[in-house]
Parts: sequence; C-alpha cells; structure tokens
Amino acid sequence: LFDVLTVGEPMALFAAVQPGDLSGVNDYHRVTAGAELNVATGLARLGMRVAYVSRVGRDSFGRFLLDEMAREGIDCRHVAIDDAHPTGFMMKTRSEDGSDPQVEYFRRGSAASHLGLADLPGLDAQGRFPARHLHLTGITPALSETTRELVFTLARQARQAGASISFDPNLRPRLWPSPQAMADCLNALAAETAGTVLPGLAEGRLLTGRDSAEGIADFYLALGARQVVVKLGPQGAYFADREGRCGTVAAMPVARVVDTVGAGDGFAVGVVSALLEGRPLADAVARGNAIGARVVQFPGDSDGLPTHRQLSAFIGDGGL
Ligand code: KDG
Repeated sequence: LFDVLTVGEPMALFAAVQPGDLSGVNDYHRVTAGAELNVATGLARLGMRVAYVSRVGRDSFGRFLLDEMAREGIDCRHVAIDDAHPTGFMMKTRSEDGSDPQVEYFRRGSAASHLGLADLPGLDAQGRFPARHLHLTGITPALSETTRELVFTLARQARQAGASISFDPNLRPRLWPSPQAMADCLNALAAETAGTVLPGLAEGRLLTGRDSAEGIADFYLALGARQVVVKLGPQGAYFADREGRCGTVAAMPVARVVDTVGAGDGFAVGVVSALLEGRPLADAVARGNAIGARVVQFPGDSDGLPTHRQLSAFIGDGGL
C-alpha cells in the first residue's frame, strides 16, 4: 500500500537563464515540471511512499523524467511508455522582480494527454485502493476527455474505498475551452473527491463567484468537501472544516522571491504530509506555508522542496 498516489503530466521544463522574452534567450536550465510530479517529489523527499500514474513518450525527455523520478524514489510502475506520442515540455522566462514568470507549453497531443481508463492502477487483491491518499489537481482533467474520465474514476474509487483525497484546482485557463467549462468540471471534481480542497484566493473567486476566503470555503463545504484551505500568498492561508473549525495561519516571511512557480505544489506537500501524519489541519496549513515559502526562494519548481531535516532547519523549531 502506497502512502500517496497521484496522476498527471510530467514535463521537461526549460527555465531561461537570461531575463527577457524567450525569443531572445539562448541558455536554459532543464529541470522537471508538472504540478503532480512536484507534489510527488516533495512527498517522497519527506519519506512517503509515492506512486505516480502517467505516460511519457519513447524519447529523451521521457528517459530524463523517468531517471529523475527514480532518483527521487517515486514508484514508476504505473508510468507507461507511449510509442505513438511524445513527452511534453515547456519553457519559462526568468523573472527578476519576484513577479510570476511567463510560460509557453509544447504539450498538445503529448503522451500524458492520452492517459485514460486503461491506465487505472486498479484495486489490490483485497479490493483496496492502492494508496492511503489520492492527490489530484485541475491540470490533468484539462488535458483531454480521456484524462478527465481517468481522474473522475480515480476520485470515485478512492472515495468509495475510504482513502483520503486532496484536490488543488491549479487553474490553467489556456488548457480549457472556456472559463465556464473549467469551473463546471473542477467544481464537479471537488464534489466527487469530498476531501481537502486547496484553491488559491484568485482561483477560488473564479471558480465560485465568491469574493472572500470564507465564502469560497463555505461554497466547497456545501459541495461536500471535508475541509478547505484557501491560499492567500504572502498573507498565509485560511482554513475551514466540516466541524466548524476555522482560522488563518500567517505566512513565513520570505526575504527574496526568486520564482513563484511550484509554491502551491509545495504548499500541498506540506498539508498532505502533515495530515497523513495525523496532525491537525492548522498545523498542516502551517507546514504548507513553510514549504511554499521555501520553494519560492529557488528557481526550479522542485529545487526548494525539503527533506524532513531541511524542513526542521528552515522552520527553526523542528516542530512541524
Ligand atoms: O505548479 C507548477 C506547474 O505549473 C508547472 O510544473 C507546470 O504542471 C505544470 C502546468 O501544467 O502548468
């Protein structure tokens, strides 16, 4: 039994070395990307047994990603090699002032966009879901009709088997036909997971039409979520659960933001790992804030994801 199972599209990410429009940049660092892969990497670094469901092409990006996953200790038995379609990749500008960088995708028709019900890991011999926890984001269901089917089916199986589920909407409007289609699908998925929903404030506003973090949390609790954590960036995060517990946990101060991409994934790593260790939601949110604050101080999506020892050193008290 794995601690966590997740499903998504892994990509090679070319991060510009020089600032400015990508048309003028010659030098890039190649690292791994993909929101769910970032979460899998962070959880594996914290010692959890993590399985990743995906497809890569039979090409050098696919080999690069498989090597990196193996190095991180992520279980790849459910990562298929697709002979007919390539591995996706993306490019990212270098931001000098802490603002969000621009990204360009080369992923349409990729191997991972062909994930579907054939890739379901299935239940084990005792009929159990293969992991204690399922982590989903709103990116995978945006990739194609078949990925959408896979994600909804996994959510239903996990819920029926009693596994816990986290869902980070991770809005990528350009991957959807319209904002309405995106909201309809992701709110239906939030309802299907009935677990921990992790929207950012701007995302929550877009998806629910509510303005405040409290209003967004109420919307998802009414849809059947167990608990909701709304990320407020430098203001920390607001949480509320079904039992009526709620509060705001302040962010950790960050001296210099290097790259914001991946902060939400780091936040999910903190929340999910702490919940799986049996900690209360407020502590889980504090760990999410801490890992998010560490990740923004590194250029790649996953360079800042800590081990337990690095996390204790970063927080100072070793308590989270
Ligand atoms: O959360 C980080 C992701 O945005 C990045 O790794 C790329 O998965 C990605 C995407 O689809 O944008």
